Amino acid sequence: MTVFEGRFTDTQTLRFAMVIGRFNDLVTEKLLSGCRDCLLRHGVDPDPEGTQVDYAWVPGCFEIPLVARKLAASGRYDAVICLGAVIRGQTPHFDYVSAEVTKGISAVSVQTGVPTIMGVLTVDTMQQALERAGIKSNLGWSYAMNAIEMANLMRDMTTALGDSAS
Ligand code: INI
Repeated sequence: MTVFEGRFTDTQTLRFAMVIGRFNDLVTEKLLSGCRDCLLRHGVDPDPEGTQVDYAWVPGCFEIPLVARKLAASGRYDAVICLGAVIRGQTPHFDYVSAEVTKGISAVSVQTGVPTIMGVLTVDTMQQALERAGIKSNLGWSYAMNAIEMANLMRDMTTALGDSAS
């Protein structure tokens, strides 16, 4: 039997795309910084001038799936990392945006076969968002780890099972 498990090593040839929402950028900038720090410490060059990571900024979370899909479908990336923050307000807007972005990101992953990481915080308050974006821990770090793990897992599985399984 085979056990498939994504490695956190062998990152030098991996390529990532990130999609980042400008809405609540106080939070998303911090998630991005945690994400880049983790990639760097795992041997990925996060410099936008380099060859390993490309960045796309979008107005808000609602726009993330469309752009993530374009990046994933290009075939250039081993994983796409989506970063955003939806913070509950006094209107039902939160429910619409958070439902669409979560469903949309999941669809991108399944439809393209490219791991697409759901790095979108859905929280009640700015305080909760900041606690997850650096004040306590920085989930941007975990999203980068998830991307490395999934990128290597999918590479290994494609080698073992072929492309037709995607
Ligand atoms: N976009 C977010 O990323 N986070 C939010 O909390 C948010 N709220 O609450 O309104 C939000 N709205 C904007 C939305 O993502 C779109 O950019 C906008 O509706 C234009 O399509």
